[in-house]
Amino acid sequence: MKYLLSGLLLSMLLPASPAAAETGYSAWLRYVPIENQITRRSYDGMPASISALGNSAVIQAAQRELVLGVRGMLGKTLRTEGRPSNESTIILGTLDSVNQLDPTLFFSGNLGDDGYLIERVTLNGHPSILVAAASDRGVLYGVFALLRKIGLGKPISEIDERQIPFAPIRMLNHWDNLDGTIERGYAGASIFFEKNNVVTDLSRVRDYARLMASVGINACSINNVNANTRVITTEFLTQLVRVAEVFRDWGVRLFVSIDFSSPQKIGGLGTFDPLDQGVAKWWKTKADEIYRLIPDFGGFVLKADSEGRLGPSAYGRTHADAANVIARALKPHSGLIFYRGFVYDHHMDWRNLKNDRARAAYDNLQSLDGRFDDNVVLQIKHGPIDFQVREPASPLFGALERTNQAIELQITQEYTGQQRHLCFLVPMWKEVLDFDMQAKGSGTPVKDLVSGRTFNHSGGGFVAVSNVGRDQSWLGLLAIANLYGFGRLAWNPNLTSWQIAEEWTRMSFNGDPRVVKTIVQMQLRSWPAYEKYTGPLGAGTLTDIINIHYGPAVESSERNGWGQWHRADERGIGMDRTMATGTGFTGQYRGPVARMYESAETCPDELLLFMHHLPYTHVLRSGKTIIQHIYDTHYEGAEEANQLVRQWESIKGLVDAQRYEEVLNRLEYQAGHAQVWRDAVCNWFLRMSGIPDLKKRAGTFPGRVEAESMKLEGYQIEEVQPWEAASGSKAIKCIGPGGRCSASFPHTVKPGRYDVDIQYFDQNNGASRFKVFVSGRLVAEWVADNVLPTNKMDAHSSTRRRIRGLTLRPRDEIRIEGVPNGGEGAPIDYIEIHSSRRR
Ligand code: GCW
Repeated sequence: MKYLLSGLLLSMLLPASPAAAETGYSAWLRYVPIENQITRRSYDGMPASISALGNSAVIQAAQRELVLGVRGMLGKTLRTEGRPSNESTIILGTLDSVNQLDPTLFFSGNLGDDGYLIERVTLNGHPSILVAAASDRGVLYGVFALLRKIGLGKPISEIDERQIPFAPIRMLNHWDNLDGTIERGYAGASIFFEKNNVVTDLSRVRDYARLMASVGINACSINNVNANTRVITTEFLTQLVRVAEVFRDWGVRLFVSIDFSSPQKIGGLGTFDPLDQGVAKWWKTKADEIYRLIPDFGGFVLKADSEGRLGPSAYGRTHADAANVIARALKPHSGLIFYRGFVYDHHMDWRNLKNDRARAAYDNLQSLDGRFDDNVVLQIKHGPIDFQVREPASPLFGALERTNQAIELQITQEYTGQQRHLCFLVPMWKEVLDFDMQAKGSGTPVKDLVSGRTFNHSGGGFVAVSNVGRDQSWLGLLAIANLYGFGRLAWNPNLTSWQIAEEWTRMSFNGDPRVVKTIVQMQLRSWPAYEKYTGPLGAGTLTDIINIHYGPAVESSERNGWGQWHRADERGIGMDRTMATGTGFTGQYRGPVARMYESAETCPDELLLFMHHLPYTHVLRSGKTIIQHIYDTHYEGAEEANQLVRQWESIKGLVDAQRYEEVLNRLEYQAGHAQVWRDAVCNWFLRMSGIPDLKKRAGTFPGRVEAESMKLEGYQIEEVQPWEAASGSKAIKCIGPGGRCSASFPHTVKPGRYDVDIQYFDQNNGASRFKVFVSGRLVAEWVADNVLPTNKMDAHSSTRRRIRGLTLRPRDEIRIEGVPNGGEGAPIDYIEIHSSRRR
């Protein structure tokens, strides 16, 4: 009795099932109990065992996953049997093995390499569930699909389905450097490499491979396309073997990015000329060596003649020569080479109005159509520039008839807010994938061209740059929806954005209708909002182009060779890419598409400034002038970013507290930074055009007190660069003795409750401390320790701290105290005070 009691006591003290901390690590594979009792009960009669036909690593992974998922979601522990005994069972196996088991179950249709079927069948008189596919990998995908159905609350009567993926290539790229850093990675260090080696503990890589498999991704390149030659040295290959093993269990083929000069740099040859016999032999020997170690190695990704990378131009050879010499080495092993279409000259003369980076992919590669071997895949970025918030589909998609191609998308949010801003990219990707290139008359959307449907190729598909990192949530708690979305679209680009967002939300959070509706809407509104407060009408980026690609810096794209010009001046904005008077880019599209873009009358507004240089007074279809559109959208977009915060707050208590708080912090940060964008862009265009905002917002900031106009103790006034990055182009920086400064001013308006925004700069070279006092009373304090990508006062570091609902009386003194740290001088831009009622 005594023991029983203490046991009982213990179980009362411990939570019944300790909820795992919700860090986002499990992403959409949380397998939490299904709450809907009707759904749950529909599985009461589900078989109690699994019969796996075959014991490959992939089949075993599928079996383990099924046990895990069913236990988590339905609370049943499935037994695992070798072969079916005399009972209901879930059969996992290839079509061949199912046929051997029971020819009446034989499915004669085509499931392709990776397709699957889920069917309720009768085996030896017992109701059973069949998950079958042509390959083990297909069986794994079938299991994940079955678990997804359960997770989405489908009853057992609705689980039957047959699916074939849209294209064979469904691949992720990573830009991880061997030292563990990630080029354009925004979620921590590499999961693959550290200190110039493959990581010792590969458990994270294993978990990542499982995430990939769960959405049907079957290939992954793990190192930066700006490749280190060392990656295919004999010494490093033995390390890659370990990654390949981990991937193999989940049906993912390992690829690596290579340096085209490898035969010379690591092979010791005098040349890397692709037409040199010795070079061809070197690649062959290298491929043979790799395949001896990794028999299912996928192949290579190659960035050549781009952004300083060496390529065939060094010897006057073509990209086909370069791709084919490597393709021929891989061919006997069924390996592929992804040759990147991102080839351009980054030293172009900006003064020449006929120069145009957007032309580069087509100009460099279109004439080589038909000259690439069949295991070459041309990997083409979705737009002609570089992952901007709005671009037309690359004309190259419609211009290749005899070349395998894959579209390259970007999950890592390089130009779309670097994961600190919510920007769900599936709707943007779908616009490109659904765009009709009119490559063979109408009805040739990009998805059909890249999958090979239009011109009957077999080897195309979908690639995305993922750049997950070691952060617990891989990419960010909401940002990871882009990874899920890419996988789902690569499997089936006909899914709608809503469907994808809904699936992701239900599995990543829960099925409460308020949660689903709110998060789905937030996701779907996020890209349009981001576009509004950053880049207008397809003009191209207004961010700092030279380096960071994050906050606003309107002129940084101009007067340099990078070619991301928007050509905004006193009179107008946009690149003239027409055939009539511009760069001729529009002529790279097929007839009807070219004609649509060529005329400002027919060019869609959202791409108008991509194709045309127009005066600010040009009237859009909406009836607004371009300049008024710029003002309006920037104010609307910033307001929509504020709305995101409020939408999220409306589901407080309906999602777990840990993720709620983390997401809230990020959204609040985003709303503040959206305002930085709004002000910088509006101020810049106002000054440049001299045309006022009809709604009198741009340039006037009610409730704003510039820091430089406050009473300063220790703080000094400094100019900020670029000027539009700070309100009034100045800010204050603490250089006072004792490392403590203050700025104060009297509050003069009527008594009431106010929200007080402090705009400061949170650099990455220090963690300054701030305190805010109202007539001597401390009302807020914080440390500026966010990790933003700059060590300067600029638009990347400009950050808003909002103190809500503060009671203020006239003549209250508002004082901010700043304590610098490291290289960061507790810098402040301004304070803005608004009545709380307004919000
Ligand atoms: O957008 C640019 C990025 C580079 C990247 C390059 C590419 C890996 O700014 O960081 O290099 O594209 O796609 O090769």
